[in-house]
Amino acid sequence: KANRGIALVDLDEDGVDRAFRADVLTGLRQQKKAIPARWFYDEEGSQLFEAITELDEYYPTRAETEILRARGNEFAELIGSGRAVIEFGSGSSVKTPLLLECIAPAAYVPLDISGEFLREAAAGLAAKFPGLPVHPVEADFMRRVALPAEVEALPKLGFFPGSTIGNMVPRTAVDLLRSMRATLGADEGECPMLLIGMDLVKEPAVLEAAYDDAQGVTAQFNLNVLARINRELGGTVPLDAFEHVAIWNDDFARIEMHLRAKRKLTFEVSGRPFAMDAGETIHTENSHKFTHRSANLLLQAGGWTPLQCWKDSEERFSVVLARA
Ligand code: AVI
Repeated sequence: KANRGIALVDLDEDGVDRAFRADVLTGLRQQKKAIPARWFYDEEGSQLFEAITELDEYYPTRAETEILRARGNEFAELIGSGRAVIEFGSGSSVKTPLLLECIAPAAYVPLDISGEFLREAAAGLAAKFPGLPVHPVEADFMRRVALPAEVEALPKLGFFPGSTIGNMVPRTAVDLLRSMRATLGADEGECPMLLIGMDLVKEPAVLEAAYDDAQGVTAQFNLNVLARINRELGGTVPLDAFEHVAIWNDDFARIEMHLRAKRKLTFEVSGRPFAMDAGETIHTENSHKFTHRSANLLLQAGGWTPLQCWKDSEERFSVVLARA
């Protein structure tokens, strides 16, 4: 099963349809057209994201995995044993065993908006770690989540790998960090900790290649949102008239993905007409990159005190441990 990058909003199928339509219609009416990145992750998009994580150019997954494999002893020393590990947006939980193996947790709580991902993750983890209590919670982690009573009294460690925090603009990222603090009970009981993956600023050429690979998988991932509009919202978007663009925005320290109209065109979505000029773009994703200092600043703005930061051998990616 494919891993997802970012959680959907907390809605049933009809609600998802309505929210998707509302986001697309609002986004396309703006002077600078934009569609929120969370709509990438339907079945097709989730599989494409999984394929991206295996591309030569897409270093973040390999770099983060290297850190998680190499630093087990240090995690054990700083985090200690006996914590309940709460994973935010657990998806298929591929990186989780690397952490659980070294810190001897008392319980594991995967949080995800998709019940299907959760059941698979829980079953997989339970098989790998017999005796570890696993309590999946189906929820939108962007808001405060009530944790199962079984883990209430345990000290907590939040786990948020993948640099998904980078897909949020700073004000949303800060809101999320504060919600995590509340979910982990920062103002009650033992001080929670957070282990979070944050991708690093580097050569623009390396970043642009990671988001515009030679095989065109990322282009397909980006274009899939238009295909999804046609599939689910009765759209008539001419996919072949758009091209994938990934550019480094130095002022905001982020890679931006856009879909650029190759010619002047018109289309409909849910019966509403839209027009675009040649060269005009739809902004589909931000992937913010951090420096050691900007990562610390963001964590502090979100109510977390950074304790330790690890980088992979090529210093492309960081994993930060913080306490509330
Ligand atoms: C899920 N997220 C951290 C990915 C990223 O790197 O920003 C999503 C992605 N977009 C294009 N490639 C990967």
